Amino acid sequence: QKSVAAVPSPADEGREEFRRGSAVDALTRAILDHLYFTQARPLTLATRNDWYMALAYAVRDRMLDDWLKSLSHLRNRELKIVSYLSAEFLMGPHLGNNLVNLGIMEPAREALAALGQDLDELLRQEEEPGLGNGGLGRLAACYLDSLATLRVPAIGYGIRYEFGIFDQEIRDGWQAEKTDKWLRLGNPWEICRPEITYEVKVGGHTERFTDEKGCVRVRWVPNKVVKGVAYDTPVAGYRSGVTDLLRLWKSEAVESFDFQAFNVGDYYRAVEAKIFSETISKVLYPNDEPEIGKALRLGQQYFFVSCSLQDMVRIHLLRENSLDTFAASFAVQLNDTHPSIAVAELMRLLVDEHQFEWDAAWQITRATLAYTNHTLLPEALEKWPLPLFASILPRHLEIIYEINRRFLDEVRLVHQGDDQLAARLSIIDENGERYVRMAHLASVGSHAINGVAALHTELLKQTVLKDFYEIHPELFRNVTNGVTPRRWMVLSNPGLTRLITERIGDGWVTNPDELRGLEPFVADQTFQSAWQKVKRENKSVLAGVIKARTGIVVDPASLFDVLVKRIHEYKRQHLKVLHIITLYNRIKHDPQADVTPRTFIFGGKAAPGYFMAKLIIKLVNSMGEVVNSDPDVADRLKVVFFPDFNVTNGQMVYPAADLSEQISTAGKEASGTGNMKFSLNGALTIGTLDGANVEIREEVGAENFFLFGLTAAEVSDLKSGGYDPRKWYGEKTELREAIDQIAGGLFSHGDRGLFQPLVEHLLNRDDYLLLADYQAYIDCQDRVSAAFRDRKRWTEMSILNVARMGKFSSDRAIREYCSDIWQASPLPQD
Ligand code: 7GP
Repeated sequence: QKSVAAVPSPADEGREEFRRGSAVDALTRAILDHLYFTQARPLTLATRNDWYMALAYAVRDRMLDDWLKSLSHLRNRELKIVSYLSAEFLMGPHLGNNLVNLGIMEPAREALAALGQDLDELLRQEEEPGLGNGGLGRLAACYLDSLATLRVPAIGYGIRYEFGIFDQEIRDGWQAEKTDKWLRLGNPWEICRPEITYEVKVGGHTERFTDEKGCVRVRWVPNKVVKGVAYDTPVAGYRSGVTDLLRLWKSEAVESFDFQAFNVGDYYRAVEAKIFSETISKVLYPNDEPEIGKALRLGQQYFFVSCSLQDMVRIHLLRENSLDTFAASFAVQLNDTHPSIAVAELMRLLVDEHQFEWDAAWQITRATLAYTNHTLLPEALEKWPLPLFASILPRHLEIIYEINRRFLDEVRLVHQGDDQLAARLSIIDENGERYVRMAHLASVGSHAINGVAALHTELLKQTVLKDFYEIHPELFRNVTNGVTPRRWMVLSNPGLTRLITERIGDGWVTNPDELRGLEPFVADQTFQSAWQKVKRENKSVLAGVIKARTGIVVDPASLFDVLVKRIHEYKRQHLKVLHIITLYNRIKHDPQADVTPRTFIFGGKAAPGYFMAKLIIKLVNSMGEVVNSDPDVADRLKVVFFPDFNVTNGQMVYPAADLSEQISTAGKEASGTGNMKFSLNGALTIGTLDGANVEIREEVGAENFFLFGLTAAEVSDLKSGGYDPRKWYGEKTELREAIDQIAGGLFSHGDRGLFQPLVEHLLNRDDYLLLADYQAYIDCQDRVSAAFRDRKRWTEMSILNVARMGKFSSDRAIREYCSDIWQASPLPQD
């Protein structure tokens, strides 16, 4: 006892200040301390990474009090914990965001300056954790920021991929993928919890046995067992005093298991088992390649879901002594179908491991789980071939059969004689080769199902989940996506943040409806020029980066016309290409043509196995080469493919855009969230009535939005009437010329074969109706060009866009999830 008292307590004064304080000298001391004691570097030898690490640790220390407090709240049985299950969390770089949310950006800058270091350089040193593909993963990250900011106890559960989304390089105009070794220089933000581990079974078979009470039960005898280890990353709210938790699972070998094999002399089998175990969390898979056959991917999904649910069960049992009240402890959100095996796994845990009766277990499962759908594209709906599923998850398949049997019995009872309905609703697809339909599993096992924008939710009800909607309309809701203004404004656009805050105070950061307060200034001369100046500076910065990365010189005075997102045919990057070629031809036909100077900026990754998407990247680059080097163009048009679009690069791109391209075929983009980031940073949108574009336009006003193209209803009418793209090709001269040039080799040094697959697809199928929307798009772009020349009017529209974006804060979205789906509430202020 005595010796304990003699140990200096962490509350010891000087230490307290330097461990936790946010004053400049406290930060300075903390950074030096970590440089020496954590990085083990003398000042003279410290590399940039050492400085970055030292700073990161100093910042992390400042999150610990709130974090430990939040962890202790997990034990408070009064509070419901939101558990966000997602195969992807695209967090982006942590350092800048944490500095913003903790409110210590400026003191940190000063502290480093005193040490001869430049904060911006250290911010650039961080390698972002690219643990997601695009929208879905980034949404999960925005939601964690909002949960912590709104003081809602939450855990984001996912996978700690050793290799995240590949790094993209452009070689000879083609995408080349490079392994993302983000952990190479260490990760100061995570804390490994070697004591929080769970075993996850895989494969094998099941056995029936009679327990001591005489009940028949099932035992799963796996042929492999894998261990999941928790890695925790703190997620600080914006000056909220709450830090939530991102808990990612890394797979490892279970020692006992390989020793067993070793003892019987099967050394290589033991090593193989170890390799398999470590492979599970090795790499992130692309989201837009067909899944079929990827056993490892199903293994990943089950792995993280099982670890997460076992973790929740453990936490719940720290609060209560029975699992009866599990649904009061946790609201579990399934981020698309990737975690939907949770339905069967929670049933298995309750029935097999905790001896629940089926009905009681089912009630708990449905009360706990809710499902968000993020796509209507049929090819992206997950389904697993039955034999594959059975070989990995034999027990879960039995459970799914039982869930399905009971569910279909209910359906048949209410809709007697409608066998078609039962077949359509079935979790098992029996048309030909048999599959487990994961969206059906998620829907049957959830108490709420939501889409991510109003239009998307309507289409969900009319198409993909029509039958579910008809039998259970009360399960459906809409929660339109949102993005966090902290990362996507305060951090990435400090110039605009300052300007806005000077006028209306900083309340908008957590209450963005206050941005409406900008409306009285729309016509104010001084405000307008300050606004223009900020945009111009952001454009200059981006121009510098473009020059450094691509060698292309662009003019910050030109209209920055930006299309950044994953490359996909439905997103229609190639429609943008047709527009650029059209403008190019106008100049070629009349070199004096009055064309508004534009810089076209493309960015985005293509799934490595998606041939057409990669060909589109090649087309952008090849077409760009021709346009950029043509003396007739005289620099009026510049085409840039910005390589390796990711969160870090997005933070530079969105604030520098004048025009946001949201040109998907109506009905295909579930929501979009890039559209929100652009608008929030003062870009005007050209877009179709798709996803959240519809609501953005409603909010900012039709007169401040460039709308074009077919509606979702018109798209489906056109398609059902037998769409013939050749008709449009025949009628539109400019369109025909552009397509003929691509086919004729103008952009491929005479090679007519290179882009043939693209051209052929456009002329013969054109699934995404580029040809039908072409003319409307070109005409609308002509209106954009004219509008940009009226600087005053353009600036007004830009200000109004920002002023009216409040709805698209992820805080609003999270409040809706809390009240309509989770029944979760914030921690009381302490
Ligand atoms: C995306 C949707 O394509 C996008 O429209 C939406 O804004 C975003 O989710 C967030 O809701 N979907 C994905 O990123 C994805 O991987 C496959 O979908 C399930």
